[in-house]
Amino acid sequence: MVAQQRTPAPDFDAIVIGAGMSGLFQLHRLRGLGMKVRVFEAGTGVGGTWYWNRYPGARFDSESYSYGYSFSKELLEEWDWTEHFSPQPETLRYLNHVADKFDLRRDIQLRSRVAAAHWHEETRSWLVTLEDGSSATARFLITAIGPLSAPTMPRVEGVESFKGQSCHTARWPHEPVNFEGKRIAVIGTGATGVQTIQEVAKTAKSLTVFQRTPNWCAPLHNGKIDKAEMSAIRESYPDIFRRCQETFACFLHTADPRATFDVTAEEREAFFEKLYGERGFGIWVGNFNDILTDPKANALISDFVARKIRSRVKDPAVAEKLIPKNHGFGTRRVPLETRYYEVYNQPNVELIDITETPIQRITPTGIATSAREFEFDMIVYATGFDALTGAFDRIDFRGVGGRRLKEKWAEGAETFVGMSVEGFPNLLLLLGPHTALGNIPRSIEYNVEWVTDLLRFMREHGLTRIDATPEGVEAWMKTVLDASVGLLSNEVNSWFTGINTNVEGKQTRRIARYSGSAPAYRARCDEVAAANYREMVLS
Ligand code: NA7
Repeated sequence: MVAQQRTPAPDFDAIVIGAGMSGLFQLHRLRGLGMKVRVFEAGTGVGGTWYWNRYPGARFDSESYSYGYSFSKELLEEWDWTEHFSPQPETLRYLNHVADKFDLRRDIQLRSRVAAAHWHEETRSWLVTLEDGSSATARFLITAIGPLSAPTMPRVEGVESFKGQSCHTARWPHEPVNFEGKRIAVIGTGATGVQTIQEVAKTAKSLTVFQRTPNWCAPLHNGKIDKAEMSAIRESYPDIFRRCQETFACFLHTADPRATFDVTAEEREAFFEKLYGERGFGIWVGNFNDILTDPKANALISDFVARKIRSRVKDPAVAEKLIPKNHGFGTRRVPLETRYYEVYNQPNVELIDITETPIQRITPTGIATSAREFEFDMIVYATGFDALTGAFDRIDFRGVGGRRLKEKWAEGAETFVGMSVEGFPNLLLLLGPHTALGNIPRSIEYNVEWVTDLLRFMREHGLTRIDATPEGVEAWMKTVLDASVGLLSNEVNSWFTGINTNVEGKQTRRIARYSGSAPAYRARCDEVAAANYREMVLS
């Protein structure tokens, strides 16, 4: 008798890349399906964003109680947030608690950076290879690699030559860094730079901020949460999460039904003032409903915030440097701050506008601009990320016929509902390009549940291959494009428009993300699932 030839079963039902907020929850859900799963994580611990971004002052800009996982009542019952906007160490503790509580660690392999993932047609599986050369196979490959996880350094001469301490904020050392008595440079004034600067300024001997583009920042208004308040929050969790399901971007805040010119000038000023005095992103996403689309409306809120900056910064010349001139309020990510502008009133802090005096090189002892040579003990690079697609570009993904994902996406990512890529069967993306981002954990939970339902469906129907179709991708990309029509942010350079001056080929603006509403996104994805995924090919 001739033995029947069988293709070997893959090592795992699914491999998940990344043990951050998405990867942890995805692992938990796939375990629930009884799947054999392996998570590969590059770090020495779990937590993703909150593992890597240990820079001083790192914290949420979303209210803590709207940010945590909502899937487990028990977890909600037992976890106390101590601040309205949790600091990074607390969030990292939270995610470690989640890993322990759901016994996730036994399927997570740390210190394991994925270098390559190749699709194998015959076995309908992915071969995943780590940087150390070891490999494993799985039927399904799920990326949980984050939209803002590939840090980028300035392309400036001499970065390696600096003899003092230096690091990117997303690669902050695990040991405490003491700034006392030290001369510190911070390059970059995005959300991360702002958080870093206001913290470093407290103790550094001197702090020199190298700013290329000022951002419109608004007060965070953080505060402690005591036991009584936490009990009240716990009581209102159902309302909190219901609200996050209803709002445009899953935040507690959502646009006011009124337009800017529906009200009198006095009413407008009073509303802006109220928002400026309130916690969180309200002034950005809870403002009049036209500030991000009508240039005249945008000019008014920009003028309001500019007046605030002028009132908070003593030196008028410095204040002017801190007021953005090339984009309006809210057209880039609004950093939330705590006495950020007051930092520039301190005698130990200096602001260098590098559009006036560009950085020419990093020297062994500091930074040389066109005007001056500075000496520093430490240089902090708060220079951001190769957003949305950068983490994908850093892995050698190859789909059908050996096609490279990086090449396929060279002119911009193309996905079906942000979770599937044509020509890359059985690859599922969590928080991939073109998912609704907003308050990220809310989007993560939705993506994970959708992927889990899809894999359950596959198993129940004895199917082993998922393909996105060209028509499905085309239709979704049209939705993405349509959703962006009329947004003022389209006219501005930022990671929202796919710009990163430090990355080859990312100098041209594009519609890099889905900017429609989260409820509309979920409705679309629900529709796909409800129709038994007819818009995809399952076989
Ligand atoms: P961002 O928002 O991309 O900010 C990066 C900052 O670094 C920004 O001020 C950049 O100036 C500056 N930058 C970048 N490259 C250079 C060079 N080469 N020289 C000088 N300055 C430079 O990143 P963040 O980490 O702050 O925030 C990213 C997201 O993470 C944020 O939106 C949150 O949601 C979490 P530019 O504006 O490009 O002129």
